[in-house]
Amino acid sequence: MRSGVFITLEGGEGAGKTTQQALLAERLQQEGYACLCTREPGGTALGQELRALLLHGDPISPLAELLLYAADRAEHVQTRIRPALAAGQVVICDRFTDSTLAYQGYGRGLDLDLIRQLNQLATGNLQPHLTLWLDLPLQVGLERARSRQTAHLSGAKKFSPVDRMEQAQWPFHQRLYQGFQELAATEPQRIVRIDAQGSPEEVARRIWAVVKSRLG
Ligand code: T5A
Repeated sequence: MRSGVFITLEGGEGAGKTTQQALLAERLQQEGYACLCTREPGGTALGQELRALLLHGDPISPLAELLLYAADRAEHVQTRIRPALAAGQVVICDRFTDSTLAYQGYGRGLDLDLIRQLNQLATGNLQPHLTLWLDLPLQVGLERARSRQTAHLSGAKKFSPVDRMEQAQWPFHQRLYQGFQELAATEPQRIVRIDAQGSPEEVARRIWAVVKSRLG
């Protein structure tokens, strides 16, 4: 049996992670790989409840927010990600530990070392083999996320209303963008920057070139 491969997708709001997750899974399946597509927060039943609290509930203090993301992750890694990897699947996760560093660390200003420790605790030291950072200019990503909200309000088939993070102010998004830049510079082997501009198919081709070279 092939050993499992753990790929995460990261980036700011509306960067195209969900779209690219589906396209990557489709491509991998064509190549004969079994895939699990999942996400954080919300990859488990408990996670769904935490997601509602985190993104659409009443305001939460930054430390409580951090701990809820950690709880979501602990459950997710234990009950879904590790079993899929053990079964030899390619796990493609929409956001993981780097989002916590970017949003709660760079964005909210919580201590990065504390977040790293908590990430280790929640994951039992599980690290992605490959992280694809979808790099899109902030304004473009936020406009995409907002147009998705407009589609929701006008009754189009998909997508949720604007969430707590999308409502955050511009400097918050600038800080977390800087966070992703710094994280990618710190771990260039694991975190690969993908230019997320252009059509979904163009971005998918860039992603496939990287994934193929790693799987090969
Ligand atoms: N969070 C999460 C934390 O604060 N800490 C953490 O530890 C974790 C794990 C998750 C929120 O939680 C926060 C970060 C987030 O704010 P979410 O709803 O999952 O909430 O939010 P996002 O991950 O940001 O998901 P989005 O749906 O907003 O963005 P995606 O998935 O990056 O983008 P996608 O694919 O949905 O595309 C957005 C829109 O753009 C279009 C799509 O059709 C869609 O309408 N689109 C394109 N349009 C033009 N060209 C392309 N190439 C396009 N690709 C997609």
